[in-house]
Amino acid sequence: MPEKYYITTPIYYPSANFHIGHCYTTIIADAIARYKRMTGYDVFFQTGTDEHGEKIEKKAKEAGVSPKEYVDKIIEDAKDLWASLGISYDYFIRTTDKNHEVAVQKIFKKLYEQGDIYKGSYEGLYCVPCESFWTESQAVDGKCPDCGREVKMVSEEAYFFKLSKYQDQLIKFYDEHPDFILPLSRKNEMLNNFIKPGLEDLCVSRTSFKWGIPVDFDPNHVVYVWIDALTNYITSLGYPDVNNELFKKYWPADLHLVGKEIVRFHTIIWPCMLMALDLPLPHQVFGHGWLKIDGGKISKSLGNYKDPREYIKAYGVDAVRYYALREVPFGNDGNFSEEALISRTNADLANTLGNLVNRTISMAHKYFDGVTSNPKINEEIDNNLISKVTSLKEIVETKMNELKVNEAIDEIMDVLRLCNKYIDETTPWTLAKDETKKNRLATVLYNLLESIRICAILLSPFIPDTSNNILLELNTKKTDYASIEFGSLEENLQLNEPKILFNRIEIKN
Ligand code: ME8
Repeated sequence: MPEKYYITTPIYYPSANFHIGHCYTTIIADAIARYKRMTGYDVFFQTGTDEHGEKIEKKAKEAGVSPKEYVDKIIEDAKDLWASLGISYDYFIRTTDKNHEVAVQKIFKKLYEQGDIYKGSYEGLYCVPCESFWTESQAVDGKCPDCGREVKMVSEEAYFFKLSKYQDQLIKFYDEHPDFILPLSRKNEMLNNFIKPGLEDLCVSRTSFKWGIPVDFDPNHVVYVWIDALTNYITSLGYPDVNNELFKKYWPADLHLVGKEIVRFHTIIWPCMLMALDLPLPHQVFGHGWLKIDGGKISKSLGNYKDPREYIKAYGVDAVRYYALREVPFGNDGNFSEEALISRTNADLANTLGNLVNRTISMAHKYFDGVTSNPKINEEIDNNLISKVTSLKEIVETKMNELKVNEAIDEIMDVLRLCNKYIDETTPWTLAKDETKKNRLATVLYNLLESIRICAILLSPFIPDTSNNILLELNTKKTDYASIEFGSLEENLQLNEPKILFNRIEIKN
């Protein structure tokens, strides 16, 4: 039986249409999911939407529709966006799904009955756009530490989850699982800023708005944010039915991929909730950095962004995917700009990859009517290329296991750059002038075509359409991961005509 791999994105708030920041997480999760599938894992890749809360209630009111009508429209748009980006999710969870709502009520009741949730009253600072509570000490000059906007003092009867009870168990878990939080700097931040100063119990219900899952034994209350949102990762698998096949097979999650601002919820609140439910904890939470625009956060509430489909329309889906995956070292913040997207596409996809494929297949047509052969007239210069291509699969595997996605891609690009250099050094057009060099020429072209085939397979999780187009041009049957072995490309293969994979984009001033 193949090993399972359960990967999730956050469930996003459908308070407005999604922007390139949401695409960023989702594209990376998709690339990892595709990579794992290609390498033989039984993958469950989940994304979805977090639909309740005061902010959405307000937005719907402003729009003159019911909250459900409001979110339905955005979810339709989100699914269209994910389709246009080739996101291969296995399940899309909505927190308004009936089975999720019922499961959340059961979880809430269970935690209440076993004494992990109790009734009290809440007084605190609340940021409406971020739907976050802050203590006096967390607020910065009386403003939200995340978005910098005004917070308001609220006081109401509420249920609380006993986070404090799990503090020691959580620290022990961190100690025993050094890779639980990545990058490492975020783990230290959690320990030093939140856990060591002492965990405060968490407000888990509200009475001041209605758009949420009612607490069934106290219907004045709706379940507040994190018990509703975080549990999506298990309710989708059938929890609380622990005998559900999906739950048995996929839980615990292997990777929760999240933005750095919600690492705290995923590495403190979520593990404590799971401990209270007596369930195994996820293997890993990776908190990536933010894509910024002009140094500031791209944000739905600031409205400083374009519809990502405009970039797809202008430059193609793989240009957008590639940029998201390659541009920013995974884990760090990075700036998003259309100019950088264009330069990246031109440099890597049009010049390095597109050009290489085009000139190689064109030469194969020109000199051999597009038919492959490998007479193996090898020279010293071939060794470097062949050994680099041969070790590439393993190098990419190591990088992907460390979630260094941008580095994995760059390793493949390095090999493609080496192929271009190999053409410049072997000068096939000179070999073509000498009839006695015909077999050497065929060998050179075979080495190039074979390197391209292997790189195309390895690129498929990242730029699936382009990878597919290249393999179609090669007309090869050797397209799966297992066929990555130098020399597997068929001889006597009739190559298809080359097509332009990426046009160079002119930068408009
Ligand atoms: O936080 N750069 O939803 P949300 C990179 N519903 N990633 C970004 C980004 C940016 N500029 N902007 C958004 C929520 N993201 C909760 C999550 S999970 C149980 C509940 C991505 O709509 C990133 O993954 O505010 C971030 O964590 C997430 O979108 C926040 O989405």
